[in-house]
Amino acid sequence: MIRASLLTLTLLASGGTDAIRVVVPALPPTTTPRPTLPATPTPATPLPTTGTPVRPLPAAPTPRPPGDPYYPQQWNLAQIHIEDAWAVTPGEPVTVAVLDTGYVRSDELGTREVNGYDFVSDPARSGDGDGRDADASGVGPFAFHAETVANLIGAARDGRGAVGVNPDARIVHVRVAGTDGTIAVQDLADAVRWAGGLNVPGTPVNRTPARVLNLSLFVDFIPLTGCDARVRAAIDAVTARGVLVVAGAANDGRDAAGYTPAACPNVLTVTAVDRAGQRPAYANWGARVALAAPGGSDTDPLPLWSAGAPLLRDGTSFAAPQVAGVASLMMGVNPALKPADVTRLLKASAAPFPAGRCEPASALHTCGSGIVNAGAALRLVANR
Ligand SMILES: [Ca+2]
Ligand SMILES: [Ca+2]
Repeated sequence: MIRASLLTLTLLASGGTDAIRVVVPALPPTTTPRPTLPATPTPATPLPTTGTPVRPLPAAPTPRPPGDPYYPQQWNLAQIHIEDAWAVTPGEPVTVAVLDTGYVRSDELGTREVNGYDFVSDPARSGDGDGRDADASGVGPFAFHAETVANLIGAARDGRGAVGVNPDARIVHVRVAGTDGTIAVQDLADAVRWAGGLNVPGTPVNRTPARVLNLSLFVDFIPLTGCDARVRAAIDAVTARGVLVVAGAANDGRDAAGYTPAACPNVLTVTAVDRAGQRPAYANWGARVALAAPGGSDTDPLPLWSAGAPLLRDGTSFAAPQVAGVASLMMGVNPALKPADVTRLLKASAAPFPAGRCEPASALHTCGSGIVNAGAALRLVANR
């Protein structure tokens, strides 16, 4: 069985340079905080002791917990205190781009899901007979990966299946992985720019630019010496537009400092902890890691949702999207938040590791500021 490993990225020779990008479509407004949040329901006026109320009582607030049948098994959502976040907002229509294996239609996402763009330039690995094109459909044995990530972020609260962190999220699938799971570095760099609303020559303008990018992937087959300059430039460019880049730390049990994009500045790098809040052996660690989120372990994997059915996997691929989902809720409540604000608030509100640190026996194998606490983060954003 394939571990829910991060995708690998093969450094391919790339002849192009991409220094000039001038067409910058507008992002949704980012300067005006939403003025008011739904008020906490006030206690109902005491009913008369006799007779019948003359009007219906207010509708109940968002059901807690949701009625989706898989929800009681989604222990990772309890671990990040998602119901406390949903008490602040039940969902936000914020766009999250999933740079991954591409679009696979999900009943949990419906019209909230966009088939974005296929950035896989190498026809030998694309599986669709050509290079880049406007159909981001996933092809091959790893195609479940993007769908699973997308469901984790945004599965509907609809009484069916599973629930995502932000059940109102909008997902844009940007295909960067070939059928073999590998990714060309220039494809990733261009995809980051496009997903964040920047122009990429030869590619149509992105009509659905994202506020959050989820990168459950990393660069492989190059020396693990740090952040690749091309990817770094793309990430810096979208960050300057207010787009938050969230990445998995990778699954090699090593220092994330050598990995792209985990080691890149302006990336919110997420590693995994198990149900007890401790680092599984696979999870990368170190100073580049900002936060931890539930990622499961080999013996106790995460309860995920794919192709209309439960899927059990572990990995930092599935830790990062939970943070991306929380970030999308935060940016929905306050669209003026900049990426650095979101990162700061997530770190400040993170829950301490139950054992004091994620690996009690090691002061070296650190996992960032703590375990993402969606409820505390949303309360900070909403000033509650
Ligand atoms: Ca193609
Ligand atoms: Ca559902």
